[in-house]
Amino acid sequence: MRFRSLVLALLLMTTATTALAAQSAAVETAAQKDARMAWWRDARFGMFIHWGLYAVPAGTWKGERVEGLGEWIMNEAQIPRDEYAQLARRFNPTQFDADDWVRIAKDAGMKYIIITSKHHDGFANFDSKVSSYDIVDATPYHRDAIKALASAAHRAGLRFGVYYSIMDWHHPDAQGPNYPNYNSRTATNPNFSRYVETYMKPQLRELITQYPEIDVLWFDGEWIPDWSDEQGKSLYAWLRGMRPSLIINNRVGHSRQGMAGMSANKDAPGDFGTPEQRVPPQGLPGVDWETCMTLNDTWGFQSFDDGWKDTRTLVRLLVDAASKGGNFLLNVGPTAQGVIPPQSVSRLREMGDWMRANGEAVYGTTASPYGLPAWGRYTAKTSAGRVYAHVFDWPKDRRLTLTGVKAKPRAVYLLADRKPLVVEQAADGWTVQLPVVPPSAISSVVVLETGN
Ligand code: FHN
Repeated sequence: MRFRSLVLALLLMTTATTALAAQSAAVETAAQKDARMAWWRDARFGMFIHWGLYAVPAGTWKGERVEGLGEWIMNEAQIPRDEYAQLARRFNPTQFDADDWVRIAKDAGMKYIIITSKHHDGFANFDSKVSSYDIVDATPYHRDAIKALASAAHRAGLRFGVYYSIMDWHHPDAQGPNYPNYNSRTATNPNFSRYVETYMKPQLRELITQYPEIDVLWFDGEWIPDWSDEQGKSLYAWLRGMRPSLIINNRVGHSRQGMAGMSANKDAPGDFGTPEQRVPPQGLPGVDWETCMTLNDTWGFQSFDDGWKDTRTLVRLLVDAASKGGNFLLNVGPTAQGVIPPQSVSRLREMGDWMRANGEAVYGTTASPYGLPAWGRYTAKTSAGRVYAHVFDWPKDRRLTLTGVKAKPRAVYLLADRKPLVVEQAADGWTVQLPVVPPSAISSVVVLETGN
């Protein structure tokens, strides 16, 4: 009897504390939110990692190429649940080296890493007690990839987060029964709340409690008819109740407007918007947002996808996002052996070369105060009284018109050599006399000391 009342008291206490913490998280002041989001806003550039069983077939099923995204092969090839689950026996990433992945990200100039802990296919890259469909129990590898990467990231001073799909093509109480169209936009599951309460939330609690390094939760697969903004709000409060410092994307809710990435209604849950495969033309003024982008045309590894973007395009996309006040989350899709494709590594290394010389004009900056110039972009560091002009197209006549700049800058110089440049008043505004050769073929940064 005494033992039962003790357990009851403990249970009541934990729910009370979680509820209390949820309340306090919910009533966060603007200053508290700014403090919580500060590292994320300063970071500007992160690595997205899509990795899981889909890397085994790598886009080919029974000898046939399967069009579409690599990580969607279970749905695109209409693979029965149990047949797809057999892939776990062939998932043995012996070449997976967490420190190597972290080094590739850090050398690229990335400040945080977000990896898929569970994608739509339901397979978990971590040791889950509520499921045996995970990397420790179901594969010959038997080791926890999330644990390895979380500690490697923090050892290297990078922040860490996990992607988690609300949609689950494996679970019988979720979208498992939708076979062959797992991604049905109409089918609902009468037992979905059981999936949420006895599987999804316990897994999220495992992630939050087993991996203290997790700073970000990146939800996806929220478009299913069984999910709603209301459920998203309570999940958000529950998670922040467990870890108030967490940052959670807007896909915890249900009303994301597709690839544009923002939620339809203002009080939808989540801390930042998630435009996908695009940088919004005018950014998303007034909110935190992060563009996620593939390096080629797929998120999960696909052996034949060679649609690789070039480094210049990638750096300019990063600068474009920063110039509009947004982050850039660039994806890699490692192989089933645990290797990040060389085409990704070389582009990330080249981005790193540019970031080592110009990172000051990206990290900790805010959106352009002067709009979008034709020749490139602006980023600002108001606290330092500085604006950075990112010159994509070096003017043939070496005269750079500082579009939008009203007051004459106190000083102007190239970030590369900090040598003063001449600024003249011209009919079309303040004009900077540039040297013949641009310091970078990708984007050359001219610093404007605005002093305000
Ligand atoms: O369906 C997923 C897709 O596989 C990938 O994970 C992207 C990444 O943001 N999100 C979904 C499509 O919007």
